[in-house]
Order: sequence, then structure tokens, then C-alpha cells
Amino acid sequence: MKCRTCREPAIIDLPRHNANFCAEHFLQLCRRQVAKAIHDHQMFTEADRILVAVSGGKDSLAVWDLLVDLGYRADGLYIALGIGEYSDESRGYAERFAAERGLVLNVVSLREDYGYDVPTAAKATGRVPCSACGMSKRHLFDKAAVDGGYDVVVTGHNLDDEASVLFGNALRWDVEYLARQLPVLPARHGFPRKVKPLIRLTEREMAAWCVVRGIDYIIEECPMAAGNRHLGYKEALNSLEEKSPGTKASYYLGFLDRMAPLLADLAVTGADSVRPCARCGAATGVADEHAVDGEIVCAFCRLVERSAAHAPVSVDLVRKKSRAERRATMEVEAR
Ligand code: Q46
Ligand code: ZN
Repeated sequence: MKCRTCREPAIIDLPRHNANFCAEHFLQLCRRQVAKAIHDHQMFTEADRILVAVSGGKDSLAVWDLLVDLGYRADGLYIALGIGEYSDESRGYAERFAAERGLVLNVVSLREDYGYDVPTAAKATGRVPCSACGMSKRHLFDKAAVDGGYDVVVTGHNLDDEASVLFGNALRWDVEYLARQLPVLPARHGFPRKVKPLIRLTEREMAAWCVVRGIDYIIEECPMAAGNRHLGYKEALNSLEEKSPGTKASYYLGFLDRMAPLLADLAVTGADSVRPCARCGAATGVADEHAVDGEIVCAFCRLVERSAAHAPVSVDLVRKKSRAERRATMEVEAR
């Protein structure tokens, strides 16, 4: 097996490129794919201040590493979700990565800063854990970006993630989600832009990037992810990919090129009216707002109120109870 570029021994085969690569030229390919995604979708420039959503897993650490490597100014934000040992371990990986490279990692703890954790929020609100978790993360990333003066929030969603969400949305013909499944979510209502620079790279390529670059990351999945419908979609796409390499990329990137423009009118959400939450000041959409004693209170503040008042709940309890429910009601926007 020889590298397509230099004919030296290869370390990885990439059937979708019909080629093998040595370590150096594999890294070069990854850098080029990220640079192309940033450029094609006008994600950000070197003048922008970037906040990377860091989980301690391979994708978020790889995207942070790639951006710094490409010369961007990027800090990280880790949110301690209080999901038992998984959270403690993943935080360790994120902190070591940042410390070893002299990067700035901001940390927000749901339990210490807001008085709850994901398992307790799931129990207290009757939501599936991923729904309570996703909502907390979205709110806190927005808030951290606004408070810290960042222009853009980066997430580590890769080609497998985006293709599987697209597959799910297309199976249900959920056109509104389809219209908004773009790699750039424009800034609105004072919130920062959100972008996904890894859309041209797969999960396997990101794991390989981490190995070659010496990045240690948490390998275990979140214990709440079991039964997640997207894992099934990923498996289905992987078996198609195996038979016909390149299927995933042409499916998702072809959607962005040829289908998303046709849905553009549906994607316009900037016009919806918003009002500030009386508790935290965050912009609150009409669909999300809720009056408490005559005041507008956002969904996050309501979740905090109910969850912080609830006795702490263990991960195992929520896992057992929600496995069956989750199969039926897994949220589209889990991450
Ligand atoms: S962390 Fe949170 Fe994910 Fe765990 S509870 Fe679900 S959404 S699976 S990315
Ligand atoms: Zn609020």
C-alpha cells in the first residue's frame, strides 16, 4: 500500500478517494478538506474570534486542532453535563488537550453553576436526556459566545453525523429541518454564527487525524446515546458506503449543492419575532416563550428552575427508564 502523493508506505486507505496516503499527505488532505469547507461556505476569517464546542471526543478535539493548525484564533468551551463518570473522564481529555497546547478552555458546569445535571433535568422535566442536554448546550454555547465576545461557534459535526441526520429528515420528509440542515447557521438576534467545518471529513478520518497527531480522546460513547436513532442511520449508510464508496459524501454534499438551494425560502427564520427572557435576557422565539407570572421566561430558565429544585438523579436510573421512550421519541437535534 503506497501513498498516492509520494509513493512512500501508506498508513490509511480511503476508498472514497480511491487512494492510500502516508501520514503527512493524509494530514494534508484533511487540512485541505477543512479549508475548502470554510471557504465554500464562508464560515469565518482569520479576523474572527472562534469558540469551539469541546466534548473531549475525537471530532471536537480534531476540529480545534485543525483550526489552530490552519492559523485561526480558537478557544474552547467544555460544558460539564454531570453524566456520571463519562463527564468526569471527558472533561479530563479536554483539559489535558488544552493544557498541552497552551490553548484557552472555558468550562461551565451545569451542577456547580446552575444547580442541576442532565440526568436530573431529564427526570424533572420528563424530557428524554438528549433533549434536555441539547437545549442546555445550545443555550450555554450561545451565552458563552455572546459574553466572551466571540464571532462564531464551531462544532465538530462530521460527514457521518450530517449524512445520518439528513437521512432521518429525508425518511420523514421533514422539510423544515431539511431546509435548515446547513453547515452555517447565520448570526441572529444577537447570537453568534454556528458552523461545522468537518462536513467533508468522516468519523474514521477524524479518528485517524487524532492518532497521527497524538491526540488522546474519550472513546466511550455517552451512556445516554444508546438507542439513538441516528446510530441506526449511520449503520445503514455505512453498509451502503461499503458497497459503493463515496455514497455518503455524494449524498450529503450533493444535498448542499443541489437540494438545499431549492429549500432556501423555507430556511429563512430570521424574521420571527423574539422577546428577551425576563430572567436571563436571552432572545426567546414566540414558539419557545412561556409566561410565568406575566413575564416571558425562556425554555432554558424554566428547565433550570424545575431541575435545580429536584433531588439529584443517577445516570443509571434515567438510562433504564428512558431506553424504551427514547426509541420512540429521539429528538432530531440530539447534538
Ligand atoms: S451528550 Fe447529551 Fe449527547 Fe449524551 S445526553 Fe445525548 S445529547 S448523547 S452528543
Ligand atoms: Zn432565560
